[in-house]
Amino acid sequence: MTRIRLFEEKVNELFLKGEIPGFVHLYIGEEAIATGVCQNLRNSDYITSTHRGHGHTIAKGAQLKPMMAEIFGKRTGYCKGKGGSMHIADFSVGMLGANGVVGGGYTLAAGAALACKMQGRDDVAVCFFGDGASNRGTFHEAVNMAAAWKLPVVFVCENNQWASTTPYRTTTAVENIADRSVGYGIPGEIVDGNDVFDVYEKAARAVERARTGGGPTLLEAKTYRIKGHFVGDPELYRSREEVQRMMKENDPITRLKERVIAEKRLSEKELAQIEAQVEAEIREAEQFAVESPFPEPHELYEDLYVEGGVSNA
Ligand SMILES: Cc1ncc(C[n+]2csc(CCOP(=O)(O)OP(=O)(O)O)c2C)c(N)n1
Repeated sequence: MTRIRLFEEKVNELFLKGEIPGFVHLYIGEEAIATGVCQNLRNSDYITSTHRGHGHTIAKGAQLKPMMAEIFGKRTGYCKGKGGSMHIADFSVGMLGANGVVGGGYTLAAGAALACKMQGRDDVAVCFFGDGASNRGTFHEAVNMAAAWKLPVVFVCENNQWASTTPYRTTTAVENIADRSVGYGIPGEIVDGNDVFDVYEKAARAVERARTGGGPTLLEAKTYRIKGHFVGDPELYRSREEVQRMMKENDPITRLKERVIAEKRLSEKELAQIEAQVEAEIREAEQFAVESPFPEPHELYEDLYVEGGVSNA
């Protein structure tokens, strides 16, 4: 969680300095969800992500250097500098990609889960998506099909109360997105998205169910979007006081630290050591990205199609 938080604080700083091109959407305040879920996954399991994907990517085990380089648009990045923040993928750790298309991950996750089932593997796929994305048609199509075919997939809704400038309740009639599971005949469960222990435990049940042939689960992690929709968002649609209160009362990292200290699992000193180690990793990632070359113009048309048949990469 600290790695995600500090990485994104650095990305925020670098974007505001004008060093990063394109758009950046931050996951700050939602780290407990990606972390709690992905701790239940193996390298060979899959995830699909969103436009707010740095947290999912780090939690699934991607490396900070090629991530930072990709965000900078450099050739050493995961997508050779052509994807940027919203399209980082690392197939070697089962991270099938962040996605600029809202709701673009449902059918990819269902497809990955179908592949696992057809190949007789007990790997699973997890699909992360937002509350706004849950109103897209692809949600209903993918969840229905996955339920009917009992595919090993876990749908994780990150309900951060906002879809860009639109509050959740103005577009969604149901109190809880998890309640929609009833319509598809699968379990639905609400998770405290700012409590990594709660996320971990409920995700563990859902992943185990998927792995052992029980089919999909819909988890809804209740959280709050602390940052603007994107870096630079003037946030005219909500008050600064509301945001500050939510962070003060419910920061997932503060809650984690307080609990591990109270339960004597880690000391303040050990927590500070973790932070220092992560800060060093991030400094190295920044330096790597800054020193890496941009792709050449002629590389623009490379890697667009798989040549010579289907790739297993
Ligand atoms: C298909 C599609 N429609 C609209 C957009 C524009 N858009 C980008 S992010 C966003 C809001 C998404 O909200 P939510 O799914 O709740 O995710 P959050 O940003 O809160 O994490 C919208 C409408 C898009 N990228 N793709």
